[in-house]
Amino acid sequence: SGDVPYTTPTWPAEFAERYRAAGWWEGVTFGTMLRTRAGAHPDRVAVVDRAGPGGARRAWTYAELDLRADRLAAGLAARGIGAGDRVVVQLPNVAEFLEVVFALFRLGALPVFALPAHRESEISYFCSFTGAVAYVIPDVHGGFDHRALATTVLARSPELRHVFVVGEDAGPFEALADVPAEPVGLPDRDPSETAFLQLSGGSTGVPKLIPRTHDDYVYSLRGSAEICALDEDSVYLCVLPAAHNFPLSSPGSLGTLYAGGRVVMCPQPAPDVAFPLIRDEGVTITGLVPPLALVWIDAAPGSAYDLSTLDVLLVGGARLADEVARRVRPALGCTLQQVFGMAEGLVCYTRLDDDPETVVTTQGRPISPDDEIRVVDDEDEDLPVGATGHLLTRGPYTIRGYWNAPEHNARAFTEDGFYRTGDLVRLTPSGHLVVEGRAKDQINRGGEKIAAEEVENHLLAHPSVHDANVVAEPDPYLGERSCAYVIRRPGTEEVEAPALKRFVRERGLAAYKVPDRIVFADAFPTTGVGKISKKDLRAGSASA
Ligand code: J2J
Repeated sequence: SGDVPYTTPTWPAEFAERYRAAGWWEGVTFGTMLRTRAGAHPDRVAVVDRAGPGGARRAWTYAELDLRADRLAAGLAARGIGAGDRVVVQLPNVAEFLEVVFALFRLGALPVFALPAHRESEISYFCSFTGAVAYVIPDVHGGFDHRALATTVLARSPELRHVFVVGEDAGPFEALADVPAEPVGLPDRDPSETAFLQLSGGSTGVPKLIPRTHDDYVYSLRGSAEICALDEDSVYLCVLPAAHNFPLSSPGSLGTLYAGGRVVMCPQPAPDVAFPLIRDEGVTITGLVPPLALVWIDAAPGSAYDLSTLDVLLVGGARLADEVARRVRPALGCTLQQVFGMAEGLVCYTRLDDDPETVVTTQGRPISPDDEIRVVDDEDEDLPVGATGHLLTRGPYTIRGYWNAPEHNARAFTEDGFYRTGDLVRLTPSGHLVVEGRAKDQINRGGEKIAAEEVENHLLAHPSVHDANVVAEPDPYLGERSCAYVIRRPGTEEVEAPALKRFVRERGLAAYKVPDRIVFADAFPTTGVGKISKKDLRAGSASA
C-alpha cells in the first residue's frame, strides 16, 4: 500500500516517448510475458531444479509455472497482499524463486531482492526501509536456519505481517506450499510501473534500492536474449544467487523465459555439483563471476563429465584477467562472452561474433543503440576516445534515481539524468569498453560488492574502536578482498582482530562483508587537505 512517501525520479516524458517510438519499450509486463509463453508452448519445460524430496529432480512446464504464479497470487491476495506492497524475497536457487516473483509481478506487489547470504542487519533494513509486509525464506539453507532469522526480523519490523517458508518445515510460520488458492482475475499491470526493487552494490552506509519497471527490464531481457543467441532450445544454468541482477537478467533466468528456453537451478557453484547438471540437463549457457570461472577452468580438463552441450560461458561482475579469458575455450570448449553490467541498468556484452582478441581484452559494448555512454574527467568534461575516465550512462533501461533516496540521487546522477557508475573505463575505437578501475568506495570481492562505509559503521559501533577504514587489497583468487584499518580507542580494552570480526558478524552482517583482514594502526595517512587517503591505505601506508 502506497503509505511510504517516496520520491523516485523516472524518465522524463520525452525520453519515455522516444524509447516507446523506437520499439525498446513494448508495453509488455512480466505477467503477460509468462502468459504468452505458456500459451505458445504450454508443455515445454520452463524450470528444473533438484529441490524435490531428498534432492529429487523437479521440472515445471510453462503451463505449470503460469498456473502456479496465478494460484500463489490468489493466495497472497487472500492474505491482503496487493499492488504496491513490498515483499522481501530471500530464496536460494529453487524453482519457487520464479513462482514467487511471477506471483508478485501479477499482483503488482514489489519483490525486494535479498541474497541468501544476507543476515539480520541487511534484512531488517530492507524490511523497515521499504515497509515490507511479507518476507519469503527457505527453512534452512547452507546450514543456516532462516526461520530463526525471520523471528528476529519480525520482532524488529513493525509493518511485517507474513513470513512464508519454502521447504519441509515452516516452523512457527506459514508454508508457502499452503498459500496457493483458486486463481482470481487480476488486472494486468501498467508496464511503466515499478515491478521490483533490485539491490545496489552500493558505496554508502546503507544499501540503495533500485526501482526497475516492466518496460525497461523486459527490454533488457529481450536485448540480452538476442545478443546471447537464446532460443527455445536454450538451457540456462543459474549458478550465481538467482536474485542477483546478472543471473536474473544477463540473460539469466528471466531472459531465458523471455526466449522460451529452460532454466536449470544450480544449488551450488562447485564443479562437482554444476558439471553433472550440465551433462544431465544438456545445459547450453551459463554465467559466472571470475573466481568461479577460474575454478571451473581448473576442474574441467580431465573431469568425468561431458560438458560438450555448453556453448556459451558469460563471465562478469568483476574484471576478468586477460590470461584467464584466454583459457576459457581450451578448458571448457565453449565461447566466452564477457559481460559488464550493473543492477542500476547498463549492461555491456562482447558479441558472439566479435574477434577473439576483443572478447578476451574488453568488457563488451552496450545492449542498446540508445544507451548513452560518457567518459569524463573529475570535472565532468568529456575525454577523448581511448582515455580512461569516469563512466556516466543514460538509456532505456538505466534508472534515473534510486528508490526514496533524494539526497543520494543528487550525487549519483547528473542534472540531466546520467548515472554516475563509479567505474573507470576507456572506450576502444570499436566502441567496446574496458574497465580500468573504480572511483567508488567499494570492494569488489570476486563479484560480491561491499560498501566500505557500511562495514566501517559496524566496526565503529565497537567500544574499543576509535576509527576504521575499509579498503580493497589484492587477492590471488578473489581479485580483491577487504582489509579494515582500525585505530583503537585509548583507555579501552585492547580488542584483537578475531574478536572484532566476531563482533561484526554478530551484529548480523552478511559473512562476505566481514573484513578478511584487520590491521591496527596509530594513524591514517591523510591527503593534502587533511582528508583520510584511502588511496594511500590501499598502498599499505598506515602508521602502526
Ligand atoms: C569489471 N567490473 C565489473 C566486469 C560488473 C551483469 C553482469 C554483472 C552485473 C553486476 C550485473 C564487471 N568487469 N565485467 O548487474 O546484469 C562491476 C562494476 C559495476 C558493478 C555492478 C549484470 N561487471 N562490474 O555485477 O550491480 O563496478 O552488477 O559498476 O552487482 O560491478 O555490480 P552489480
